[in-house]
Amino acid sequence: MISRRAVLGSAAVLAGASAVSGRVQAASIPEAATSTATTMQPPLFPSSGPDYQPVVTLNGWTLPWRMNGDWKEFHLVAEPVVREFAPGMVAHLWGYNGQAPGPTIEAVEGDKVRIFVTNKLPEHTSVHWHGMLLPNGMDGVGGLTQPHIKPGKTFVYEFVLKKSGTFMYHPHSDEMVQMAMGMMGFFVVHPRDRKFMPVDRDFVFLASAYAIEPGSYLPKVAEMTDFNMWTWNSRVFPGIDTLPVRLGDRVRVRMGNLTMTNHPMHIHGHEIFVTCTDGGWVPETARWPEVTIDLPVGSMRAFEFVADAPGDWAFHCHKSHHTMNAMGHDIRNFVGVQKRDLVKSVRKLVPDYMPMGSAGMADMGEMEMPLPDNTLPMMTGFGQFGPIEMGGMFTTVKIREGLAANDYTDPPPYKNPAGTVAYEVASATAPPAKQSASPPKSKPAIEMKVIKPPMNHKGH
Ligand SMILES: [Cu+2]
Repeated sequence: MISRRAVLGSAAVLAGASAVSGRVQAASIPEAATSTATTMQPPLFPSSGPDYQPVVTLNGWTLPWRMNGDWKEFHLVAEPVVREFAPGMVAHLWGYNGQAPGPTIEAVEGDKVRIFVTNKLPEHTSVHWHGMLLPNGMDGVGGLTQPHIKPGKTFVYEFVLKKSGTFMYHPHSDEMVQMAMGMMGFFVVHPRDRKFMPVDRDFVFLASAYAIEPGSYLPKVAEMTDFNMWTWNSRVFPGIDTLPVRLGDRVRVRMGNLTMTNHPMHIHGHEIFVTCTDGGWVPETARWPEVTIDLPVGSMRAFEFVADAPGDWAFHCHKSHHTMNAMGHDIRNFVGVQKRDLVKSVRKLVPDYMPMGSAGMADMGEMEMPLPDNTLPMMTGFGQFGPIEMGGMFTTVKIREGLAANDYTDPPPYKNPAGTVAYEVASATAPPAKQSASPPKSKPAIEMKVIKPPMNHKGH
C-alpha cells in the first residue's frame, strides 16, 4: 500500500532547493508518497477541481498531490528500487518513489502543476515531460534547457497543462543508462470537459526492456539490441495484472514505448481504434479499425473499444520473442531429432543443459525444470485448459457481466457457455509428422550454382 514518508531533512538538500527557485521556499516542499506494491492500486478520484474518470496503472499507482493556492504540487524522488518482474525474479533498478516505472501523474487540462524532483541517485538526472507543450526551460533536457540535477538536490518544474492527452516522463540525463535501469513514468492529462471522450475504464502502462543475465539482478546498461526481459510496467507474464472489464464498458488502454524496438500490440476478440497519441487526440474521421497496433519507439498510443464479448481475451505483443522470458539465444532447432542420448553426453560437460524439445518448445511450458536463482521460465503460466506457454508482454482482458464500476479485482477463469469451446472429434489416430534428417536421395532435376556478392551481415 501507499505510505507517506518525509524524504527531506538534510540541510544540503534544502539549500539546493532554495537555490534553484526563488519562488518556492524549501520548507514548502511536499512530502513524497512512496509505494512498493506490485499490484494495480485503486483509481485515485479527484478530491477537488473538475471531475474525471481516473486511470489505473497496471501493477502501479497514481501519485497523490496537494493543492497550494492554485498550484497542483507533486513530488518525485529519483532513487534505486527493487522491482519484482514476476514471482521468482526481482531486479535492482532505478525508478521514482519506490518503483520502476514511477507513479502515474494525473492532472487536468488547464491545471498549473509544480513538480518537485529530488535526486537520490548516485549520478545526476533530469526529468523530461514527453509530449507536453511547455516553456523551453521546463523541458528537462540536462545541459540544454537546465543544469543537470546533482545527487542530493531538488529541482522544481512549473508549467500549465495546455492540452489533455497521453504523455510520459523520463530522464534526459545519461539517458541510455537511466532508461535501461527503468526510469520512466506515465503522465495523463484529463480533458477539462468531462463529456469529451469519456470511457468507463482507462488502463495505462509503459513498455520497457531489460538485459538481465539469468541469476543476476542488475540490467546491463550498455545494451543496444540484445534485451531478454520484455516488460509492461517492469512486469512480465504471469506477473502482469489482468485488465478486468465489465461487459459493455467503453475501455481505453494507453501504452508508451521506451524500449529500443517497436511492439505490435495485439488484442483478441475485439476491433480497436487508436484515439490518442502523444501528439494529441485523433479525430473520429481519421480512425480505422485494427486488431494490432504498432507502438513505435519513443511513442504513445491509446486505443479504445467497446467490451462487447465476454471471455478471457489474450492481449500481447505480437513479436513472439517478446512473449518469452530470458532464454539462451543459441538454442538449436531440435525439431525431429531424438535427443535423449545427446543430452546425456552434453550434461556431462554442462550439468544445467536444457535442449529445445524434439517436437517444438511446448514441453518447456509444462515442465517444472530447475532454474538458476532469480530468473523465470522462458514460457510459463497456466490457464484453466493447461499451460499457456507465454512470458514477457502478455496478459488477458477479462470481460465479465455485472462487474461493479471501478472494481478491478482479477476475476476467476471465464465459464464458457456449453458448446462454445473448441473440442476434440473422434478420428482415426494419425501419427505425428516425421521430419527426415537425411537429405533427399534423388538428385534435383536442375543443379544451380549461385554466386553471391560478398555481404556484411554485421548489425542485423
Ligand atoms: Cu514487443
